[in-house]
Amino acid sequence: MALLESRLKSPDFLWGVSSSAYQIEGSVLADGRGESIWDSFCRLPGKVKNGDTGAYGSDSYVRWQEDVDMLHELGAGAYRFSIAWPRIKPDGSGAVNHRGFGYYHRLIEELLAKDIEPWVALYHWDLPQALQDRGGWLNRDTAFYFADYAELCFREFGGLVKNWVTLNEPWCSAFLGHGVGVHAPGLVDVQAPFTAAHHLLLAHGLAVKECRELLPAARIGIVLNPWTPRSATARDEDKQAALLASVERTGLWCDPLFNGQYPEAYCEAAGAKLPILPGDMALIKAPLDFLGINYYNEDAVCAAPAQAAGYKNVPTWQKKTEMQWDIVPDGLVRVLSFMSEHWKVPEYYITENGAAFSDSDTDGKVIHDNDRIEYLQDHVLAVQKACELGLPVKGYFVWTMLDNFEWSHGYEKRFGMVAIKQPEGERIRKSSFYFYRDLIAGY
Ligand code: GCO
Repeated sequence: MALLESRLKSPDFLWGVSSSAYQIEGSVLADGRGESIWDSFCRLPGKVKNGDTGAYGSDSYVRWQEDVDMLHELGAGAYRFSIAWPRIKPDGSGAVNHRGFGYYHRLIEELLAKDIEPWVALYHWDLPQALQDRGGWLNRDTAFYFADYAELCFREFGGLVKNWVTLNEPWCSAFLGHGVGVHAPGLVDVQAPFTAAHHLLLAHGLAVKECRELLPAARIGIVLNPWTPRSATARDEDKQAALLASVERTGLWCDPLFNGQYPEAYCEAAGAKLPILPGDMALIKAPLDFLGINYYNEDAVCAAPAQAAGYKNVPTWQKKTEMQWDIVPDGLVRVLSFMSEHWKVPEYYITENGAAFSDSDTDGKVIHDNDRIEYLQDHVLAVQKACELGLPVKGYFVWTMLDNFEWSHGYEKRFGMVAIKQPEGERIRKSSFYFYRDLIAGY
């Protein structure tokens, strides 16, 4: 993509790929792994499309060598993956399962051997079920069990891993998992998302403290999925509505993380009771090295006084992905500008950006996913635009390399640059794989 300017071509701009344990590993019974809340959630009738589960994922627990070879073929500078807590501590808080470290050692050491930086997320939604049985994120103890688990990982892998992520998209865990119930543990409640949100942020703060003490040279951050819808019109009331709509996915997290306090007006309006104890907010506000931003799409909202929330989505003209998400590359520039206008973010990495498409155009050998290529191309240009505006974006990770388990959508929604041909599990590269390889190479 000759349009890329020097700053994205510079050797210190990081090109990567992201994934998560429950979505790609499979082998959910191997080597002493304990059950996670997603294993049990998948068994609930109607919760996951076609009754799919992560028992197979992308079979990466078995085929990790092939996957690292493909990352090397891409020329990726980094690979962001998550460690499954239930592999390391099967019941979340008790005995360590040392066999659970093996896969991650093999993966990390092979990545390093191929000059690919491992970026390790400690939590990507797969809470040990045994902790859920004791209240999960509604129980403050879980934050401390998370810190113990994080300490274990820092001690085990700290000599090899320099970049750590505490939590991936805590908003999904809190609101999709405890508010509307479409994610594990499947709770439907008004107050629970706020209790979970505080304990997730406390867990984050405790893990950052452990990291600073054990790995002073490492870098640590958190990955958020901000939603900053644009105003449907230039009218002030719609602009206000867009600001109001943004808080749940930005201020509710960034105010504590960067300012050590929750957004008062929003919490009051939501009737949120946050179980804050003395010292919590100082822990949560621990300085970060970077903020990971997962960006997929942008919506538009207008003022809607009759609605409880005070705003509503409006119809839009943009082309949509298989997830019915609007394709709005400039939305990526807007969300980064919004974040930097409101909080002192040291550095950004776009830790997820990608799209699900039907991937039906194939000649039997290669899948011609031109719509995904166009999506990626346009969003990389948006990253370039953000850099030109002086926003400190230091890297871009595609979501994702392998088609995998897309949570409540099961395997039906495919985000990968590589398809998996069943039943043998053969990896079939799509055109976007070759596009991203060329992009990283600087063409
Ligand atoms: C997320 C998660 C990923 C999803 C991806 C596509 O951002 O929701 O981190 O696990 O699979 O975003 O929805």
